[in-house]
Amino acid sequence: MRKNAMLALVLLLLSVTLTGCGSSAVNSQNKNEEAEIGQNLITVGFSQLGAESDWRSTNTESMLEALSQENGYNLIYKNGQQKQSNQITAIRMFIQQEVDYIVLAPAMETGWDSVLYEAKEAGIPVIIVDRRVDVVDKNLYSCWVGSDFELEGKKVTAWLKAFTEKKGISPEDVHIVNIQGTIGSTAQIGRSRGLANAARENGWDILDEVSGDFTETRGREVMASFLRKYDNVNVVYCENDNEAIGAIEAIENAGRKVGTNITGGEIMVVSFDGVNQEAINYAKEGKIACIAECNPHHGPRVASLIEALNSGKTPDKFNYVSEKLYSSFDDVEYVTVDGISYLIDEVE
Ligand code: GYE
Repeated sequence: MRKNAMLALVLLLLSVTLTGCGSSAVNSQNKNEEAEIGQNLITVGFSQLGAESDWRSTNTESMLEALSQENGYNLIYKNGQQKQSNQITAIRMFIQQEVDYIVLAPAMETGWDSVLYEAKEAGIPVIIVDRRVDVVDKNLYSCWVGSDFELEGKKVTAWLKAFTEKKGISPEDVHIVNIQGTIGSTAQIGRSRGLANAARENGWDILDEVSGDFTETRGREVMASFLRKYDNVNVVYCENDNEAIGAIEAIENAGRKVGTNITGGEIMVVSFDGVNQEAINYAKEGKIACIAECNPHHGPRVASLIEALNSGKTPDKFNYVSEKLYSSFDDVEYVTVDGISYLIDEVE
């Protein structure tokens, strides 16, 4: 009996030791594999500015998809909720975590010098996406990819000029309100500038401009207040489609008609993005007369910039994406801006 008990104890101890040994061997093997995978993954901290529009959510999706683990990335994603202070905190956290690259989609242009200097000191390359940063030392970031927002504004206003000329509407009969984007963001600055210059050159009347923060709710509120203030408004320049959707609702709620007969009491809506399906449908119906496309699919572009940097190359500092101009009205076939002609595409 005693002998058997002894044997059982020895066997038990042996099995515990073996299992222990076995599992720790497996564990360490797993750890090695993880470490190996971890070593090969590029760690990227991405500070997105918020989730204000359909453009933004499509842009976020594109980034998450391109910088996925299957594609070789370990992505740390932070939503800044429209607050620059949140974005600065996120960047500081990325620096502490010693990420390989920082990607920043900045809410506004100014106020980035200090934090980007900290990233530079830590030796972490920064890629700016979508809107731009206005920093004294351009070497604080490696490169930028995004749209030419002023060009988008020039294209929409060139279309408005061509359309009104075709319809025999004189410039002094064009009374515009501008529902601006987030003040201080490159998209707002460029699109507002495009309108201001065109209005000056063409002799159009800009009645007012107020920010709608690129959202549908604010677009509706701002348009409702414009309608209460100005009875002669006949063109609404919305700096994105979400604002346009809100503006259309406000116009119809006020018992007014959206359309292109602007000397006959209708109000024309023009806009930017071409991402939101409801806005695309409005464009097909002619309720949004013209949309300058703004391309949100920057994920693969950012990934290739990171790959270039990672292999020691120096990508171009500024990388522009090419974009279309949409309208369902065939009165204007193309517009020419800065010597380049853009065909007007039908919305798909
Ligand atoms: O047009 C708007 C979004 O910065 C291009 O931001 C982006 C703009 C886009 O909220 O819908």
